[in-house]
Amino acid sequence: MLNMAEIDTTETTPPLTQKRAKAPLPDSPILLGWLRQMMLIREFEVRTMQAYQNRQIGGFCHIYIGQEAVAVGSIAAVNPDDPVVLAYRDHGHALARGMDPKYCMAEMFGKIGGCAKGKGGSMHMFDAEHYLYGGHGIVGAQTPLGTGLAFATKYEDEVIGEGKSDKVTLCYLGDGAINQGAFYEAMNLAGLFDIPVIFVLENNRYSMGTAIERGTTMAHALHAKSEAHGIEHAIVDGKNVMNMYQDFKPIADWCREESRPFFVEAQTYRYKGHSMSDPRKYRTKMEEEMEEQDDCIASLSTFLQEHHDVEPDAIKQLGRQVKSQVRQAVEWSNQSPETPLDELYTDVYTDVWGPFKGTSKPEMLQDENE
Ligand SMILES: Cc1ncc(C[n+]2csc(CCOP(=O)(O)OP(=O)(O)O)c2C)c(N)n1
Ligand SMILES: [Mg+2]
Repeated sequence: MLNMAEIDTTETTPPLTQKRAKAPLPDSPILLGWLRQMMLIREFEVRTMQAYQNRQIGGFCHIYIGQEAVAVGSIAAVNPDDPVVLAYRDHGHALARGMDPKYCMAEMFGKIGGCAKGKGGSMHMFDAEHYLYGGHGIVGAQTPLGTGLAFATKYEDEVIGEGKSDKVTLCYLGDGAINQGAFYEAMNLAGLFDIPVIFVLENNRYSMGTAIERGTTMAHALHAKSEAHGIEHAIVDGKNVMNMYQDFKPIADWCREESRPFFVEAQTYRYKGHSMSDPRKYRTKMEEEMEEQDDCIASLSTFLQEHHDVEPDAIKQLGRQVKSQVRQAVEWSNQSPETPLDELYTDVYTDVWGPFKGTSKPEMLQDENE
């Protein structure tokens, strides 16, 4: 049980490179579900870019295309009530967590039907019902929050509930965030107090226009940073959802069982620019083309056809379904009213305190078709 007075800070750290067996792959209906989720995210992002260009979306907007396997594979490996917190490139995680694309799109349109009543925008997807705690624009700011969320679950289970800690928190961050002081403070506390948070570093090789080797020490061995805090680590293939899940699931199970932190480096690539206004002059077309050959949607489609006798038509059908779902999300966002000015004064302070009760529930509009 968690007892701050009894924490033995002199305890020697166990070896930090434990090899874990891969989790078995689930059956084809689940794999098809992952494919559908990744296709949904990609289609959603394509329509997001169009809406941005049509000026239906303003402000900062960061596209997740290319990285879909990271969110889908890792979120599939945890329980639906395990907390999730992330940076600003957040649409994909929100959809993978189960947010309705309508609420995600309307949020970017700045409409009342958005998940945060249109007051957050692209970088601030929140969905308390799905235990999704944002969407944060300050690089690295989510890492102390993720550590705090995980501390809260541990405290709730062990001190208030007098039982065993039973949750893990997923805290996603980019490779640029690794250089933020807040992340080191977060890792220090997580390592010191055995806080069950998994730092999921999405290494897409760039922080805005800066390649990781140019801005980060030990770029070839990032785990040195977590090792310094006594935190276990693993490098996983973030470009393949099956590898991502199979490696991530045993890690998540271990963190839950042991109530300990973990640092996962998911190696991936963002196909588009840093944000909507990035001409990508810092990298070559050839590099982009090479990276795109190893695409998460293409590889799972091929696997399903070759190993599960899934017909190409079934995959085309999924494509039609997600297109129509995203089209409806755009139409619904267009029709949703502008957020009224008096909303400026709501949700500023909370009047309910306690774990996971801080955010007010947005009044998501009802779809006529529902
Ligand atoms: C504290 C802070 N410094 C600088 C910025 C400006 N900024 C926004 S995104 C970004 C790059 C972060 O890159 P990375 O963490 O690799 O995430 P990615 O965009 O690749 O997903 C920077 C420097 C910021 N938002 N916050
Ligand atoms: Mg990056």
